[in-house]
Amino acid sequence: MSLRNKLGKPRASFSDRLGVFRSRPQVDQAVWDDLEEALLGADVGLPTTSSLLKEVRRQAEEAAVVDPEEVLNLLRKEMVRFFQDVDLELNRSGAPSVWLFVGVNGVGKTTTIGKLTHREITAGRSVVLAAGDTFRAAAVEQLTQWGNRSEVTVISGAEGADPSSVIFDAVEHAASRGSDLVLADTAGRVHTKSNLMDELRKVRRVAEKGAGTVTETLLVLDATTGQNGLMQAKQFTETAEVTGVVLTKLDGSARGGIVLAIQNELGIPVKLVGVGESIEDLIIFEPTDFVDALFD
Ligand SMILES: Nc1nc2c(ncn2[C@@H]2O[C@H](COP(=O)(O)OP(=O)(O)OP(=O)(O)O)[C@@H](O)[C@H]2O)c(=O)[nH]1
Ligand SMILES: [Mg+2]
Repeated sequence: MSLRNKLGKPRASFSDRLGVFRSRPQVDQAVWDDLEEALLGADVGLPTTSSLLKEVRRQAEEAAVVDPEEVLNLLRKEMVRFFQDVDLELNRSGAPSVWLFVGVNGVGKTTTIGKLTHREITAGRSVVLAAGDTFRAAAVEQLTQWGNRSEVTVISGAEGADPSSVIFDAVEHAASRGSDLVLADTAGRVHTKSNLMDELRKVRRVAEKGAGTVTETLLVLDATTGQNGLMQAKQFTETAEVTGVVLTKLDGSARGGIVLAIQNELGIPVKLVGVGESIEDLIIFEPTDFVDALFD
């Protein structure tokens, strides 16, 4: 499934905003203002919008471009170039690899793990789930249901148990069976509460005490929260060594441009994109597909 087919809303929104732009007879200030507005509307954010447009404008002037459509082509190329040197691969180098999922409440951590488990199992890899959200019994139940759908083992502890020990147990279980991957759920936490953020450090430390290696710490962000997501990301990166972002709910958002802002302002690649609530609705982020989806 391609992002293009799934990205109805953001696509419509960004191209809709380009409607006026496309009817401009020449490349003048109005064209640059239209573009800026369209990019900001797609949540690219001011710093990234400014630097993108500065470069595109330089190129347009150098080539004496007169057709607004040609300006779009330059912008498109510049956006793709933006991801050129970015490593988007999920790191599978551990034995087992442990991937931690972190983020604020309700962003889609547990659901993403469910979808990703399906993806990984389908690709022939073996997966163990760690129910590291020990805050609520319902959280364990939710993860267990996802686990059952892909027929993988879910390791859990008692309600209120130390999440580190649950994840440790899951890693031990995975190591003893030669599993490839441990996907570890964690409780949603407010990025401003320092005790909860400290807990993440401990989780990571303990997860590596045995045979496993934490090769990914994936910050899950809800695309519909827009620039607020960027704030969350800033604070999570200060505590946890975030290696990638999962951008969820892009199906219900006109704000796909946040991908560019996260990469540019925080240097963190978006590696996975959630585009719905069902098990198939997870896409590996792919730059050209993403840029095509924005422009088409
Ligand atoms: N439309 C849409 N909904 C999603 C997506 N990902 C998750 N959701 C929904 O978002 C809601 C919250 O998802 P969860 O996976 O429970 O979120 P969480 O981060 O684990 O939440 P807490 O454990 O409470 O912190 C659920 O209703 C999901 O179905 C997505 O990509 N698109
Ligand atoms: Mg959850």
